[in-house]
Amino acid sequence: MIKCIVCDAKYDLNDIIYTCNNCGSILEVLCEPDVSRDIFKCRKSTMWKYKEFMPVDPAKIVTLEEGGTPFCKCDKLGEKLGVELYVKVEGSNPTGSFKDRGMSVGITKAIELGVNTVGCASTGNTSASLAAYAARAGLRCIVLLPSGKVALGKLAQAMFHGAEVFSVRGNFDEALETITALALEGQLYLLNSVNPFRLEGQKSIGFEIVDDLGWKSPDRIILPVGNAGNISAIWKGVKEFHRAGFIEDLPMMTGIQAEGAAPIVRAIRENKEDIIPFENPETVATAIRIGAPVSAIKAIRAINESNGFAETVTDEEILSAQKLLARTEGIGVEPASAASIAGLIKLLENGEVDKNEQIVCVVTGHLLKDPNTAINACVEPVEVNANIEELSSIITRG
Ligand code: AN7
Repeated sequence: MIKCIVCDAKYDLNDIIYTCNNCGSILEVLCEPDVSRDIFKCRKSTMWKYKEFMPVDPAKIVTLEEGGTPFCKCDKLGEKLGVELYVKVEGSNPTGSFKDRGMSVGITKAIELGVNTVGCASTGNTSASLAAYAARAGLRCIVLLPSGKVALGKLAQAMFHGAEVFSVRGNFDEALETITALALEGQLYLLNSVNPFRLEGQKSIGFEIVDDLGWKSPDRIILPVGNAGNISAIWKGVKEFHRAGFIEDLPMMTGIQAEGAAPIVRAIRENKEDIIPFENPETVATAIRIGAPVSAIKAIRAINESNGFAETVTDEEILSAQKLLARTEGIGVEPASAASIAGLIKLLENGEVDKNEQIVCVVTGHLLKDPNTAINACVEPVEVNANIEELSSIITRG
């Protein structure tokens, strides 16, 4: 069943619907299987390990074996910051971001519904993922991207997997409005995270974190927030495992936004239940350059219900955290993902996060997604002759 999160109106799982016909709010899929956690034993480590919690026919899934991503204990960085730190590395998914979890379920649903065209607006990763999964399923794929503001790797992926890519004169929020209108006319099946099936896949990040910790919740999960689907999805996931009796406690959900695109942080600070959009969102972390997040209400509820927090970080803080993670732990992430680490550093500094907490930072996309930003943060290689004496004298100089 699909349910409105505000007025509780109910819809069939096979209705093609993105917002409530009754009140216009966003929807969620209800999924409460009566199973024991023993069934997960000995299963392959992909998100489909938890297939009973996925609202699609497990016999017909479209998958690239997404999920089962590394859960790295980061002792060096943790010691530096004074906390017990784990990093969930979502860049290890098939197309290099967490979006693959959502697309596996979303495209499986598209096939169940019998649609032949799918589409999305995207700051980059959603389009890269959708293009790949649509290719795998043999569906036509239409993608709207904000002109000039999509990192190179993501653009390459969307085009290379065969999506029909349009560069929109405008920002992500305007592109999303446009593609949503097309979807409502019935021209395509929309696979942005307003589609509640997307979040069903992404909730598996929450499943894996508590499974990785030996069926225990961490004290806190910190992640970047853009369109606000992922924080809502992870919260839904851990709540479902809590309700099923698999874990005793729940984590404090902590969302980090870029200072120039922070409507959720503003709403939390002002104790509001919904956001006022940022008209001209701006940040180096183009993935989260979003002013009017569609899942804002869900995200604000997740933060409040979990006794969590929301904080902003500057572009400088993001880029310095990106480098710190890469150089102390060997984990390369794109700028948006580093917002979680930058956020942790800031919250420790201002005392919002306690030093004795067990923390999980979700890093959402791979370093290579945005090669330009990475290269710009480094000095150029030293050009040398293929000559051992020359090289040796440079190296010994340090
Ligand atoms: C690396 O691809 O919105 O809060 O269109 O690519 O669930 O939106 C990407 C979002 C964090 C924010 N980290 O997640 C898109 C898009 C990375 C991202 C987010 C995105 P949400």
